[in-house]
Amino acid sequence: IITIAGFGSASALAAKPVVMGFSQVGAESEWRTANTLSIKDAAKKDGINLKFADAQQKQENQVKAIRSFIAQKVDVIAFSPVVETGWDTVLREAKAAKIPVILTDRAVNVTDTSLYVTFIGSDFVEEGRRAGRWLLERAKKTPDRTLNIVELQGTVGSAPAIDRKNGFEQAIAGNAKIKIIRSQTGDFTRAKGKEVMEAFLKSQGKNINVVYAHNDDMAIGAIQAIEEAGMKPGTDIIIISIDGVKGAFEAMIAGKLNVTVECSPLLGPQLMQVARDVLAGKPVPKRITTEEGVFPAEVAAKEFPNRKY
Ligand code: GZL
Repeated sequence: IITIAGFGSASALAAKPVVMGFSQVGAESEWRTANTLSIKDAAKKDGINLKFADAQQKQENQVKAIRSFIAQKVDVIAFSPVVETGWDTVLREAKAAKIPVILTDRAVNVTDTSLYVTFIGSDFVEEGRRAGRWLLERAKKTPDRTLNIVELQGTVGSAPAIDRKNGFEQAIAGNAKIKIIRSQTGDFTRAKGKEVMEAFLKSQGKNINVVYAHNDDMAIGAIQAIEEAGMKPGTDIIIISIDGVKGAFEAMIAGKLNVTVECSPLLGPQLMQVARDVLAGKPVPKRITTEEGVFPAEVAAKEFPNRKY
């Protein structure tokens, strides 16, 4: 009798696809949309079975999603933590279930760093420093002028908001003529950025020389508020922001935004590769930092065709 030798092993050979549970912050910005697309595309290309959950920027929804991934016994969990704190308990549950956790985009503040394998994302402090250094260079054109800055912070308690503020303040610390006169969160959204800028304009009006926005969406909201107040964004008020999304390049080409500091959302391919390495038992670095640049308005038109998000 000829046994169909190997039939069993054949199915065993067709290895079960890796199942990844991913908890995403939300859909609050152009950056986030591009980040989600990068992750979904990379999972599809890599043959990884992705279970994707959108938390609408609520930490409790991320905790619920991670618990559900644990219950489903996924092979690996990845997430972008909406805020830095409050993760120890659920990450201990993942560790107890022997499911590796990969951080992407934003960092967490945990006592035990063995609760995650690696963190893939930008250096937000350096992004803040780059924004501040650009302003210092720009200020050299008007050395005697005081530059009053209003700051639109990202989501309260999030790594990018905390770090971009720190980095920017580090960079401008030495210059007495450059100071932040108002700072408030716009939660990384256009709508909130516009609303907070309207309030700044009401209370500070012509006293505002610079807007420092922690992301392009809030900067675009502020630009709308400045125009509705009858002023020219980009000339009456200098606008500095971070992310480098297409909307920022369009605003720079229109002369309404002065510079955007790049923060790449295209983390998908790296995430899938690292997940495979982790599951294969290969050592991975604890921190993987994305390479990024700074794009002033002068280069926007030339650079725009090359932009991928
Ligand atoms: C940064 C990311 C931030 C972006 C915002 O890596 O976490 O969240 O700068 C997004 O646009 O909402």
